[in-house]
Amino acid sequence: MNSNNIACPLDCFDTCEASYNKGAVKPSLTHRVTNKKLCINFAKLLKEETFSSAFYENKNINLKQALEILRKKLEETKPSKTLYYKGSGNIGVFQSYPKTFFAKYGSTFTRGGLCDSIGSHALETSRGGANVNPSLEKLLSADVIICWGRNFSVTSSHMYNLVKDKTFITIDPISTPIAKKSQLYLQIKPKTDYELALLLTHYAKEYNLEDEAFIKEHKGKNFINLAQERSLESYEKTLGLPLSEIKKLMELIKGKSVALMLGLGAQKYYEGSSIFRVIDAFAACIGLHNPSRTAGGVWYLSDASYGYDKQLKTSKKKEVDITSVDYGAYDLLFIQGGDLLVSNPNSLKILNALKKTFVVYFGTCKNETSAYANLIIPAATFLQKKDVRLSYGHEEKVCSYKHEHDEEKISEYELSKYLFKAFDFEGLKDENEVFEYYKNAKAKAFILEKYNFIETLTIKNLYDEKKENEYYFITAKAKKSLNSQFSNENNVYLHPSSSFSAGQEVTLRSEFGEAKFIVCLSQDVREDCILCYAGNKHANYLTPARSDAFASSAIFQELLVHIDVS
Ligand SMILES: Nc1nc2c(c(=O)[nH]1)N[C@H]1C(S)=C(S)[C@@H](COP(=O)(O)OP(=O)(O)OC[C@H]3O[C@@H](n4cnc5c(=O)[nH]c(N)nc54)[C@H](O)[C@@H]3O)O[C@H]1N2
Ligand SMILES: Nc1nc2c(c(=O)[nH]1)N[C@H]1C(S)=C(S)[C@@H](COP(=O)(O)OP(=O)(O)OC[C@H]3O[C@@H](n4cnc5c(=O)[nH]c(N)nc54)[C@H](O)[C@@H]3O)O[C@H]1N2
Ligand SMILES: [Mo]
Repeated sequence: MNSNNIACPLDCFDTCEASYNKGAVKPSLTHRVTNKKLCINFAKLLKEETFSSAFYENKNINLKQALEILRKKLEETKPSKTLYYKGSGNIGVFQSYPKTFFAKYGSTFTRGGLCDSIGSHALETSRGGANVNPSLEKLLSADVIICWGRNFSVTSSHMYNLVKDKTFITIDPISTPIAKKSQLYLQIKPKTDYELALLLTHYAKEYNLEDEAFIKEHKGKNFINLAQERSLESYEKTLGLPLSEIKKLMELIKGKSVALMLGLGAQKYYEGSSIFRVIDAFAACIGLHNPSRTAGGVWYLSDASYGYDKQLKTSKKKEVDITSVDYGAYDLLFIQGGDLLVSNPNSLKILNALKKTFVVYFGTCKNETSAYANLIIPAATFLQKKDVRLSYGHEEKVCSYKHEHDEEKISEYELSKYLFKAFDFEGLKDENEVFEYYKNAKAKAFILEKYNFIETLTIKNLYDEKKENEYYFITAKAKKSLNSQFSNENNVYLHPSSSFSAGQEVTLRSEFGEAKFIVCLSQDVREDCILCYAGNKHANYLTPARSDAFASSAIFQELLVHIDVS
């Protein structure tokens, strides 16, 4: 890796590499996944308007004054009455530096997540503690790729590009671009994925797909019994998918090496962890976890730091669930790289809470949340600081060097250094040392020892509760935005058979809140679903401030929605 290198900081599977030369940024010619191309979101990031200065009560101040205000405020406030919040606007390793300060200082932290945590919890539970992807090589040598609740060609366009000529199968309520390119597309009813996975398990023996040795070694018989307890017809009835389609899937994967690409889709529910464990157990039954495989396997959002010795360790004192925390109950809220008013569930409640507390926003650019900040500390952009990007999509890391400098912006490391000094704390790890560690270290490989098949299930079906005039709520990523970044959406997507017309303003209402949206009609959406993209300003007015069953994490789709004419 040379010192012209830049890593894309955006929260995405691909973790691309670019090079910097006298102000010009070009895609890497050697990084395998980047493959000489950068995406539209990276281009937008390069052109983004960042904070012009620090701000205090909406007035320009200089960085030195801003840091002084932060120091004073932290001195005056009881540490446990401060909340440290880290979003995922940049997911470089060095973003965790401020965590090391706030943990020592004694702030309260958030527990759980908005993203992959429910699925990760599931995979860790089933696989003996770790959620790690197979090597990229095994994806490249697979014959068939199943995209299960993953918008593969949109949310990891570079990884997709490496395998785009393979046979695809897609399982998704929305007809995504990859669904349209697939040999087989199952437009599944939301939250019925565990039933589909059980049905596929039911068929595995008949198609000679069972990995009998693996099932025997890891005691999978009870899981298979669970799948066989129900009749084929009862699955067909609740899933609403013809058995002929299921048989077609089995035919397509029979005798082939299969890569199962799991995304967030099937896990955004209260019992999302159990749903995911059932899908993963089906994969186990057909041998996708067998360590002797040379091609295929199961991919998800892998634990990117697995196999490294964690350099920026913290010991947090107090944690509260990210889904239901009452931000207004804290005297100071420090937000780093997150747009809570757009990205977090039940966001109207958060808006009211932000008005009650002293909000510090530490980020690169304005967003909905920074508008409520009392103090804005402008973060150095990814070109203005050193960092290392590990990837949750594949095993290739990228080092990022500092290329530009702005006196009035500060990196996560420099801010932490300032605060460690101001509070006389010891133990801040040197930036170059951490950088060199990650640059040179090779991650230890994960070897599956014990697979724990899920054996019992209690799942409340949304279809048992749904009334005729209600819709399933789907919220997923858009091509031209990165979560809240670069997004300016206020649309709701409905099937053209609905009684609403394009451009019409409607009010969507759930048990948790309501907001107005503009109707867009799309054939890609199931008739019983509505879709709002991530980054939609008000989508999260509708979502629950509740955690899932195991991972203290957001359940963005555990709701049903009414549509009212505004
Ligand atoms: N362009 C772009 N790329 C991104 C991002 C972005 O915002 N924009 N965000 C990045 C981030 S932070 C993440 S976490 C990843 C996420 O990457 P993905 O997992 O691909 O993301 P999602 O779009 O949340 O969900 C995937 C799919 O699940 C489907 N789905 C919804 N409900 C269900 C269900 O009940 N069952 C099934 N089977 N499918 C369902 C949705 O229709 C959607 O197509 O993408 C990353 N990449
Ligand atoms: N309705 C709905 N809600 C969702 C989702 C969904 O699909 N639907 N997806 C969820 C998922 S998977 C995720 S990951 C979250 C993501 O949601 P967030 O954590 O809010 O992340 P972003 O929207 O990517 O970025 C937020 C901010 O990060 C700041 N930022 C960018 N770079 C830097 C930097 O280098 N340093 C600092 N300090 N700040 C920086 C920018 O100011 C930007 O406005 O949203 C979740 N919320
Ligand atoms: Mo995410």
